[in-house]
Amino acid sequence: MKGIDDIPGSPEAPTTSTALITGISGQDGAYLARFLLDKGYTVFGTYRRTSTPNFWRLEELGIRHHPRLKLLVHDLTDPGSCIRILEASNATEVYHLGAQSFVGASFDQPVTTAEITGLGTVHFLEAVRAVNRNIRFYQASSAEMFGRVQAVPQSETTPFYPRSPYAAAKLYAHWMAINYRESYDIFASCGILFNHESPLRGQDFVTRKITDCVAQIALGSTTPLRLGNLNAERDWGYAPEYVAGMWSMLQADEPHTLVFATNKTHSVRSFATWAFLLIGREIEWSGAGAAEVGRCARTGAVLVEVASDYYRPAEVDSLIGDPSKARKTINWQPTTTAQELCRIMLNADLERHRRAARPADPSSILDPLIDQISQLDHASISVPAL
Ligand code: NDP
Ligand code: GDR
Repeated sequence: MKGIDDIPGSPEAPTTSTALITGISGQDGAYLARFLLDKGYTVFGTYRRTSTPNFWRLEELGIRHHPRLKLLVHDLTDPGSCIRILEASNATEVYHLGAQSFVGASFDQPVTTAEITGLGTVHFLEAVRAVNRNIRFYQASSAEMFGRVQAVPQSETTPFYPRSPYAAAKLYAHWMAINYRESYDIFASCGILFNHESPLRGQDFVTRKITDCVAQIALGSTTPLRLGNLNAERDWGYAPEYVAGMWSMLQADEPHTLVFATNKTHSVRSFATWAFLLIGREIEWSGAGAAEVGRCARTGAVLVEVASDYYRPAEVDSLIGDPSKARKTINWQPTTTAQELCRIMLNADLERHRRAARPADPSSILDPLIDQISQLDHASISVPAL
């Protein structure tokens, strides 16, 4: 593990391209690092110093010790070191993914969120402007910027209406990237990405929270899944497909602003219903608002309850994106459905809990269940009317 002053002058294994990824310890950073390494890139990835390094995603992907992966300590709130990192890495592509990315937390930490998620982008744009204006820069913009939506579905021309400190910080960063594109001719591309999930998603986010809890219930836990707003609707895609689109944006002839989405939306209630169906538990919903519960149709046991502490001061009710410009411009198209995504994530969480519960026992009781889930035909899952 190296600090920024320890970077060798030239990469150990020279390839045609060198990329820098901020936020490499996050979901997208890890998948993008694997994608670029597979393409032969040398990848510099930044992570913030913590008492215990957080590299579990890089480890799960098997790239933690890849010879062309260089990990650098850097905090997004520290502007000067952006310049040193760019100079030392000699990167020609910068994927700026680092952020305080949890919307819920941004209400409690609005200033920190502004500094990391908003100003953090400007620190890097300034560094690009100072060090090498030919660097291609990817800005991780967000569908949250649409907030209280002004059109359905949302596209590149839909007006923004941010509903959280996170969304407001992202909107500032988004416009600053466009401003540097227009003012200094910097190749700054903005991907307005709708929610994308995976087994590497953080456990605070609702999809992973659901699949992790349902996997534990499959293993015998009797603790119900506690959720906030069950009616919220999101356009959920599969993260590895989205990071491939980030790379395509930086290979285009000119910088763009593009929406990445599936053009389908589903409620939190539906996602939870699918996850339980996958372990053979049909849910019957009753009650409304904070009094709503989801019971096992067979036993009557409460499997899901609403906890109003997960409600947000202002909610984004429904998002659905129109990715047609991304298809036309860079030939990007998602293929994984939300139901398939649910299966992939649940399968991974079952496997993790199986390993944790019985590390040395090859005859785990969950193996047949995992096999059964893997073989399920998702077209056959009937989604209850909402
Ligand atoms: P994650 O939350 O998984 O990753 C965020 C990364 O930023 C982590 O590596 C985190 O480090 C790092 N980070 C946070 N604060 C700092 C800091 N002060 N200094 C340096 N690094 C920091 O997010 P995703 O991978 O899901 O998302 C990637 C980007 O895309 C984010 O900018 C997010 O806002 C944006 N986005 C994500 C969408 C999604 O659905 N996933 C949709 C639209 C946009 P640590 O591991 O230490 O916490
Ligand atoms: P989001 O994702 O806020 O869309 O931001 P999240 O999964 O946190 O919430 C989605 C929706 O589910 C509702 N919800 C809950 N959310 C969480 N986290 N926990 C719960 O228990 C729960 N119950 C209901 C939320 O209220 C919300 O409506 C994600 C992040 O990755 C951002 O960084 C990114 O920019 C956007 O997606 C696009």
